[in-house]
Amino acid sequence: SSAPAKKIAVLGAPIEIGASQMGTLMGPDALRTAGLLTLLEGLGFAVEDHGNLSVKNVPALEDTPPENTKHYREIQRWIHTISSRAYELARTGAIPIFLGGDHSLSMGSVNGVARHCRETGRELFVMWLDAHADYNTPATTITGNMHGMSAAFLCGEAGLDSLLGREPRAPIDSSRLELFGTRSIDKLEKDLVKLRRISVVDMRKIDEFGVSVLIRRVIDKVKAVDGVLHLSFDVDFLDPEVAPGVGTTVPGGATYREAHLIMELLHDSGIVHSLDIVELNPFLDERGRTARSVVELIGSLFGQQISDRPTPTNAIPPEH
Ligand code: HAR
Ligand code: MN
Ligand code: MN
Ligand code: MN
Repeated sequence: SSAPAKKIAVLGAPIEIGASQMGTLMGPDALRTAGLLTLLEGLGFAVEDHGNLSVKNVPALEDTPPENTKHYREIQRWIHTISSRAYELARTGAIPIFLGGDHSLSMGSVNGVARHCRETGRELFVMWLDAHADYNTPATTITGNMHGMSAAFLCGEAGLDSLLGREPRAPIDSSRLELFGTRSIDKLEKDLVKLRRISVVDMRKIDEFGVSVLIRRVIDKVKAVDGVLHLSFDVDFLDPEVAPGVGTTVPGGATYREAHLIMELLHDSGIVHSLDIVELNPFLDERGRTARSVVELIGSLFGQQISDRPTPTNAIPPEH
């Protein structure tokens, strides 16, 4: 068609203190090195790279940090900064892609996107592709690691109320959160997820019904109200055999093809308007293989088809 190229806005958020293992601060650059931007350009998008955020000059706020929240003060500086950038980027009409960084960054990215959706009157759904539920609060957490609290914060759970400073909070209804790929959840966290009746597609369901049926259910739910979907993609959703470069590997994750099929079906649906790629830890990766697999998956999310892939050099040439 002759429509102008759809815009993608990439923003790196090199935050690592929300996790227990350091190293995710290298995530945004590793994704660039693995060819993310050229891949998206090759798929016909107008890609703007906004570089990596820094909070070096962002002053600290002065409320009292809650208990059981490691590095609260510094994470707060990240989150309100990310939220306001996310809001601005979403307003330009581009598809924002946030490169992490640990999963605490989503408290900012999703809040900013949700602010924009609230203004446009379109319902925002959030799909949390993750081995973990990330539904802890300061009252339920065992570790105090804030990347384990992002989904709960986004649904408006209490305990982190001052995290955004003066940035407006735009909570999503817990019926709009879709946990997908879950296989590690703490006891109190599980109780809270149940109490809120949050939809959980755990790995057992994926084994039993297959990803295509389960993804279609999410897509139908979003389309039924003409909503939009934010995909929060935690790399530990993938099986550690496929993606060793994360700090919190959990066995029994999605296979290479399951993950691609999810991305392909989401692409075809047209409902994804924003994306986080989080928890990639290049320090723990093996020769860039996790970064490369993640970039391929993002290719499928933005329209790369199996039939577009280059012919492998070891292919047997067709006879003629
Ligand atoms: N549930 C555990 C905690 O709260 C582990 C959370 C780990 N989270 C991530 N991101 N790696 O999903 O500490
Ligand atoms: Mn939009
Ligand atoms: Mn996570
Ligand atoms: Mn995780």
